[in-house]
Amino acid sequence: MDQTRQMTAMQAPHPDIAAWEQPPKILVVDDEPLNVQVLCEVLADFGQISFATSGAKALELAERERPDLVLLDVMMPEMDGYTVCIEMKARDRTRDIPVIFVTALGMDDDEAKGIELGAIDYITKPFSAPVVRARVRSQLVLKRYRDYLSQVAYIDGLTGVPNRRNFDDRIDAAWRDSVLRNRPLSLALIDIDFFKQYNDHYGHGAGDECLTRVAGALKTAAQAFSGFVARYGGEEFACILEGTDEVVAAERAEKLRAAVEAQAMVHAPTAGNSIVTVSVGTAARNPQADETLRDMFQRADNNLYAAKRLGRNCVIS
Ligand code: GH3
Ligand code: MG
Ligand code: MG
Ligand code: MG
Repeated sequence: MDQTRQMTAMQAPHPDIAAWEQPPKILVVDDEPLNVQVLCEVLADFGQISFATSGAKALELAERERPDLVLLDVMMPEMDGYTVCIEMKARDRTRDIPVIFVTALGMDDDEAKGIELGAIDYITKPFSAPVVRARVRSQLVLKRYRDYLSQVAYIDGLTGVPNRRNFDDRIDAAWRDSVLRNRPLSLALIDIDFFKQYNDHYGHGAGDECLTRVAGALKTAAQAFSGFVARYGGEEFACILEGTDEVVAAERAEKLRAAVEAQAMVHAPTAGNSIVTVSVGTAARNPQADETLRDMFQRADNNLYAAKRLGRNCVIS
């Protein structure tokens, strides 16, 4: 593994929580302040603990802080723990946060209901501190492994931007949403100019660093208009532009192109450009035509090739 890879690739989690660079975040929810206090004390050395004494506050904190684990009481006035769990599982931002119920409701039916609602564990009060600690520890380790695996599956290990699999999922969803709600959708395909020469001149390691910088510049520029940038292939990137028509897509693609040019990375002397640049082809979904996603893709690709033919470092829409 070269330097760049070491800098960006995520490390597999250490099985010992104490060795984690980022300590886990735990949210304790109970309407009884004494229970909150006891749980916070029992778990204090695991990481960063926050608490809520109502269901509404719990949901607010879960959304905002995205804890790694929620310990959730069931019997609470106004909103009970089951309802909090249902709400968490219904929202994108909190769906994947594991929940352990900690409750005085000890009947089998109560426990079955908790697990059916999506909780990963169920602890009855009065609880034993070592058992709570052991269960919490094992769930925190599992959560970190899940985070690691989804990072590995969906983020490009070299550049740190979303990978091809991630892109395919997103563009499929964006296409369906665009058709269903009759909203505009555009796509930009971006390819580094004369990249083979860059590699040949500076070596593959430097080429990797250059790719990473290009990815970073594209990602930062796309944030301004909520574009989704992914590494599509070797030195090729793609940007999904939801709610964006043909005209605006061309403007945004120009911003992406300019962002790479602004990095002013010196190119190989054998390359046709003195600095590293990209060519961009865009296409918008045409609601009048009976097109497929593949057709839109093909048009963007054709435009990318036209941009190459017309001298590179330009956008064709
Ligand atoms: P054009 O302007 O027409 O796009 O020319 P090009 O040289 O960029 O195009 P070509 O497709 O001939 O070469 C792409 C190069 O990208 C070849 C390949 O070695 C390089 N490449 C692809 N993936 C990686 C990577 O992960 N790291 C590095 N360093 N190079 C890569
Ligand atoms: Mg209670
Ligand atoms: Mg290229
Ligand atoms: Mg290419």
